Amino acid sequence: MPLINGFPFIPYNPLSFSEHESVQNVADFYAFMDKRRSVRHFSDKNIPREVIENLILTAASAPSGAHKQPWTFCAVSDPSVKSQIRAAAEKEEYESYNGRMTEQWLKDLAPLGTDWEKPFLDIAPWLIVVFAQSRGAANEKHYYVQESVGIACGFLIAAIHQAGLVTLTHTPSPMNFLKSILKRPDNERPFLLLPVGYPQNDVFVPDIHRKTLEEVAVFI
Ligand code: IYR
Repeated sequence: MPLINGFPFIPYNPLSFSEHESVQNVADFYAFMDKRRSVRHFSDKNIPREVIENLILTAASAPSGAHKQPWTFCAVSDPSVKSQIRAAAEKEEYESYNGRMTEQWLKDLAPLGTDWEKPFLDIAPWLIVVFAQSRGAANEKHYYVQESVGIACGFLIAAIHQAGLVTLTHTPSPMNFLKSILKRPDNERPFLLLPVGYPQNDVFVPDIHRKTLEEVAVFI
């Protein structure tokens, strides 16, 4: 095995798809991902812990700055902790929706049907609270923390969809209460809260649309 800068390298075994398979796979994957929707109404149906473990391992397979893996995924199923989180989130959200958010912001959110009440924080069987580590546990330097944790959350959201489950990206603001309720150390700050579960029966989602390829891409 070769050494580079004195560090071992191992062979990478690429997935060997034909061009035809590649074209088909990516079209299928797009169609699959395009079915994902943020869902705000959950069933309380249980999810095995093993599923949550594999969701987290998938998220943690994301690339990160200098491979520092600057994330902690706090998986909460304890009903009393969930309800503490709900109470604290709703307190902040109430203030946000009733004064802290601008008129323009509230107008922009109107089509999504959000409000200060967050029953999904009690009802969803699991909450995954993602923490970003500004530094390592022993104060090691971390790099591109926002980007790295954002990418990991993208992997997590895709994996949740692949499991036939739903989520939404909840960012109560400010969200420091998550750090105290979940007793996280000083090098971690709350990044995103993802409730994970099955959707409520006959759930509705907003009739909103994704931008076209022409609107989101330029080819040069
Ligand atoms: N954090 C609030 C408000 C909110 C903000 C944006 I930007 C959204 O896309 C959705 C909601 C909440 O969770 O309701």
